[in-house]
Amino acid sequence: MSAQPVPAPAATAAGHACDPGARSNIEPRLAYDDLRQWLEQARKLGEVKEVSGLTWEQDIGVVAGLATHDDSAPCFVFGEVPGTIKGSRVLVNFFGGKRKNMTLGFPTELSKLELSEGTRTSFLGPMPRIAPKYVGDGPIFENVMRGDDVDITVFPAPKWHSADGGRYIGTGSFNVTRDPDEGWINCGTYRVMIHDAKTAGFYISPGKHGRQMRDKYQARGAPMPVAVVCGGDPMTFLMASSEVPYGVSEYEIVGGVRGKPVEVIKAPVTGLPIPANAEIVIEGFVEPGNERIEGPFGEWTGYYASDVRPEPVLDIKGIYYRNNPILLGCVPQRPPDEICRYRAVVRSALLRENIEKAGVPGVTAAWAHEVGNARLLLAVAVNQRYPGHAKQAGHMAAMCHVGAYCGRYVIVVDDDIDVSNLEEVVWAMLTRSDPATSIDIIRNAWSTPLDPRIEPERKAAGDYTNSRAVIDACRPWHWRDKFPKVNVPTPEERRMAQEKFGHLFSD
Ligand SMILES: Cc1cc2nc3c(=O)[nH]c(=O)nc-3n(C[C@H](O)[C@H](O)[C@H](O)COP(=O)(O)O)c2cc1C
Ligand SMILES: [Mn+2]
Repeated sequence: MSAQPVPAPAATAAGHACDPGARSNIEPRLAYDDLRQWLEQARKLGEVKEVSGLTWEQDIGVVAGLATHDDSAPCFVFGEVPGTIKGSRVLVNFFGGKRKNMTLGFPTELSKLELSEGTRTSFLGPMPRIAPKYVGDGPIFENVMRGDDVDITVFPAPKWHSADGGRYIGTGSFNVTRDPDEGWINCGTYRVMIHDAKTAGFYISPGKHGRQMRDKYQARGAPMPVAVVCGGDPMTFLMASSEVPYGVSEYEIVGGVRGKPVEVIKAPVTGLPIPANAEIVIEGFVEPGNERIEGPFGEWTGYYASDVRPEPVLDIKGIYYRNNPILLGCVPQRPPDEICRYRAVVRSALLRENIEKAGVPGVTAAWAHEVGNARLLLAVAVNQRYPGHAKQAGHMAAMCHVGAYCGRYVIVVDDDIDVSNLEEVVWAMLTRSDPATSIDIIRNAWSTPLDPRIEPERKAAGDYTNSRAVIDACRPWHWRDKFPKVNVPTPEERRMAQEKFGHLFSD
């Protein structure tokens, strides 16, 4: 797979264009195939802390809550969790520090914008695909629970927030399902709560690929086979929690990133493909109509917005795990948190790509802001070329695959603005938009029960739609040449100042 060259954006009337392309034009190399190899790489960076004896009832959730809000906090591995299988561990805060770039296969010195741009030009844009390869055996079968032996409660699944309705074994996980009509395999990350030794519940918002599949099984009254992978490698987890196009298996994208197929094994009961080197896999069936109360769970918006509701029950028929299994935990907190860090990098790349693929020219950058968990606030920069261009980019951002679900505000700016810098974006909005004329409202858009701003009455009636504001914060096209000049130095002036006076700012 070769990286695509990134064209340098043109200089603008404002003086400079933000160019995330220059250093991101690098082919990524993943230094790991599974979670253990990833952990070794993170250890080499000196960013792993091992802690023993914390409880799953309270301690792990509390420490995870502190760690995930801090980009410089280490990756924690919690071992010897009382009451759990000997040797089992929980790993949290994988996406922080220098290990962020390592996880995506890039040099550690790239900025978040460069990292995002690197993922876009190398794999999230071209989406090279390599089909997974079936192998005969793998470490996932080092330990097997079947029939009466099945007990999901022995793993160190924490109660992550104090008001959660149970222990969530699935956060840094993904569900593998097969479309009953079309046959393709989807991998999607959805929260998974332990009900008891042999059952679990999972929640999927309407419209997600996994939910569309689930709805199809339910409509025909057929059981849905499911395999839940807890502790896959971080790249597969990232693709399973991202907007990979409908009909494309996330396994194929990971194969494309690696330049070699993901090795999978047929799960013994359901026959679904599971990674041969995963840490823990749970498989079973969802029988139509079999539902149980799931939740509440503290979600990515920072709220318990969806309360509790009957959700499908997974009857667990088999559990497989490696010796000393590692549970990957990715617990949502009030944004910005760890989830926002990786979602911003991945979703911003997909956002720019989605808008461009819809035929909008001149998009120079896009950023799905951390404070809105890379969903509620999107910023897009355009090099305006014709009347209505900025509006077109904004509406596309609001409604494309990656932007449509539970969005809220889209801000379109000129390309002299660094879209990843919240203050610059807001400054542009405050100075270049006019509330009476620059804001479009879109109604009845795709949202979710997790949206905290849907009225209880509408939620109760199953209406999970919301509205969007698309804010055109570009210099108005028809008088852009008369728009007041900005007072920032040109790149040339900045370079000269740095050369002459940079020493004043060093130790
Ligand atoms: C840590 C984490 C937890 C998530 N939990 C859920 C969830 O419980 N339900 C859900 O619908 N989406 C959840 N998501 C978002 C989905 O994984 C995401 O929308 C993904 O693109 C869905 O894939 P699909 O369209 O292939 O089903 C979660 C994402 C992350 C990063
Ligand atoms: Mn999918």
